[in-house]
Amino acid sequence: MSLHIDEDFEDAFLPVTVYVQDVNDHAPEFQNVPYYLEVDELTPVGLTIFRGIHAIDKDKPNTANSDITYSIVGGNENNSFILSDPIEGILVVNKALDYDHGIREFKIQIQASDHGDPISLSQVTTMTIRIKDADDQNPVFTQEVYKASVSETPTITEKWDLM
Ligand SMILES: [Ca+2]
Ligand SMILES: [Ca+2]
Ligand SMILES: [Ca+2]
Repeated sequence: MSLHIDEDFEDAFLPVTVYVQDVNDHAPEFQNVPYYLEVDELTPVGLTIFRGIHAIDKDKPNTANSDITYSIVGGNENNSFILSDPIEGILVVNKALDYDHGIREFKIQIQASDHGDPISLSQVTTMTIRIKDADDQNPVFTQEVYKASVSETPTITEKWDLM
């Protein structure tokens, strides 16, 4: 008797299949903003300086509607920085920085875009990068000091004479 009821249950509900089509109705949203960074002016080209760029997209996970690509869309003077990985949002120094003769503060525009088709949604945030001074300026000797130090240093010949 109970078996018969189960069969009726399956017959009634098995054919019903509902497909939900996700619509790309959320733009990526940056997390932990605003981004602020201090970078030593002697940081070598090619070094990763930030891995914290991150946005989330509330559309269906693991679909084009929520997959995010990052890019720099403004404020990147002299192409000083690049994203080495546009999926992970990894920021790398691309040109030598110079506190003393160069730009001391960058405000780069970073965009997060989903892959929605036909319409991709995006958000832009500003990252402030402040360049820190390092003691990299050679001391400037005056001509007089230079001459004095030369005259006080024995020449090779004089050293041999002493021995
Ligand atoms: Ca989306
Ligand atoms: Ca959606
Ligand atoms: Ca310096």
